[in-house]
Amino acid sequence: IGPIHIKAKKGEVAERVIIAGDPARVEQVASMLSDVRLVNRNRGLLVYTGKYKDVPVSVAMHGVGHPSSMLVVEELIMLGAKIIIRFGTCGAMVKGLRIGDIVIPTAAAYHPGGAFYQYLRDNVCMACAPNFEVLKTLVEETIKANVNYVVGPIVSSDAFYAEDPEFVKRWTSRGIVAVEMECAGLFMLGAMRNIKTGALLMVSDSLVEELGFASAEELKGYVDRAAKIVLESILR
Ligand code: GMP
Repeated sequence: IGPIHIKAKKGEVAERVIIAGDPARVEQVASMLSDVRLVNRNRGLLVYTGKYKDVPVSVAMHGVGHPSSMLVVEELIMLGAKIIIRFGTCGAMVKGLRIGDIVIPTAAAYHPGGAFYQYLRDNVCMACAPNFEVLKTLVEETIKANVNYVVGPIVSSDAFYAEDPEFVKRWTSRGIVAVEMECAGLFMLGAMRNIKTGALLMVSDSLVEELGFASAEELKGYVDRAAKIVLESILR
């Protein structure tokens, strides 16, 4: 079966795709491309395709959580995506990170069940990790940009409002540096479908310090800076 939700045609999605959960961020990144056009708006799953430094790049919205983001990733792959980088946000779980700082995941833990059980069936835990070349490039470009950053394992949560102090205690005791809701599924599909994946996350809040929760509006300035890192990385 072809893509059911993203109604773009084959050829309208670039091999290089940046994905994000927030439509405002998708539009902001799309505005950094030349010759951009909207190739899907069905279900609000915005997909823009344009060029960055003359190379075709698409920017797509994946919504919140695994059921939405994994469906989008599957359909982007059906439409020809070969490298997908998530440009997201996360809650910091180590001290010393500020709003707009960067977390680059080396791996993503997840809560078994749900989408993971449906894909895996066996009673196993998948090794959910980004492609090493993509990871290395993201780290190198982040260092060049002179931004405060952390590289380490994160957890992809399925229940935003279940993240209580007990959740934080358990995951920090396992060495996890941040929480978000989509990377594990992206990394698993990358491995299963044989495409390259990676992620660069901006800190929007902290579960271990009082930073508040930055709105899309407050993140805007940081998005420009971080989007450049992601765009430079996806070209390499
Ligand atoms: O606000 C939820 C959305 O932002 C999801 O798409 C997450 O990937 C991301 N996010 C940013 N900060 C957090 C956080 O503290 N907890 C969770 N679960 N998701 C977060």
